[in-house]
Amino acid sequence: MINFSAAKFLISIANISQLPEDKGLEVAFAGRSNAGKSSVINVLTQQKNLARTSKTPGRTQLINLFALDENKRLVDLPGYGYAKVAGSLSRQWADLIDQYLTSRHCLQGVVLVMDIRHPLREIDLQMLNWANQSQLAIHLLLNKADKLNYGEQKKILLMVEQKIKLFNSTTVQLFSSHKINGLDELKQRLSDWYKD
Ligand SMILES: Nc1nc2c(ncn2[C@@H]2O[C@H](COP(=O)(O)OP(=O)(O)OP(=O)(O)O)[C@@H](O)[C@H]2O)c(=O)[nH]1
Ligand SMILES: [Mg+2]
Repeated sequence: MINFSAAKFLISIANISQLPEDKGLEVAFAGRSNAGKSSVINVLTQQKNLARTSKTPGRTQLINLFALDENKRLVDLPGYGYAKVAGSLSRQWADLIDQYLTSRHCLQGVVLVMDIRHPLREIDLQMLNWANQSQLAIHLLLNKADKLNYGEQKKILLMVEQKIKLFNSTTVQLFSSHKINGLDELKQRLSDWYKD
C-alpha cells in the first residue's frame, strides 16, 4: 500500500508549460467547484492543510501538484463550473484543466468528486463521456455522504452504479471527508492505478 501521508507540496501552476516533466504516474482530482476535491486530498494524505479548502467556491484556482515519492503525484485541479468567476477567467481555468487532461501522458486516472446531493450533473457527464472515449479510468466519489442518511446514500449509490454501467473503467463509492468514511476503498483504487 502506498504511503499517502508522505505527500509533499510540489508546485502550483497557472500555465500548462509549467508542469513538471511528463514522467512517472499522476492521479488527478476533478469535479465541480465546492464538491470537496481539496478536502478529499487532505483526508487521503492525513494533512489538514496540504490542499487549501474553503467555504467559498472557486478556492483552488491553479493546478496544485503534490509528490508522494519521486515518481508518484497527486494533482488538485480547479473546480469546474464556478459561475461567479468572470467569463474569460472561468474560460481560462477550463482551458487549463482541459489542456492538462488531454495532454498528460502520465495521468493514470481521475477521481471525479461530486457532492452526493448533486450527483452526475452535466459537467460530470461530459467528463465521463470524454474519459470513456479517451480510455481514461474514472473513480467517482459521492462526497459529503454525511449530509444524507444511510438509506438516501444507498439509493444514490445504486442509481449512479446503474448509470455508469455504460462506461468502461468507471467505479463509484460513497465518501465523507468530514466523517472520514470510504478512505480504505479510495486508497485501494489509487494503489491499483499507481501500480500500472
Ligand atoms: N459536510 C461535508 N462537507 C464537506 C465534505 N468535504 C468537503 N466539505 C466542505 O465543502 C466545502 C468545499 O470543500 P473544498 O475541499 O474546498 O472543495 P473543492 O472541490 O476543492 O472546491 P474548489 O477548490 O473551489 O473547486 C468546504 O466548506 C468543506 O469543508 C464532506 O465530506 N462533508
Ligand atoms: Mg479545491
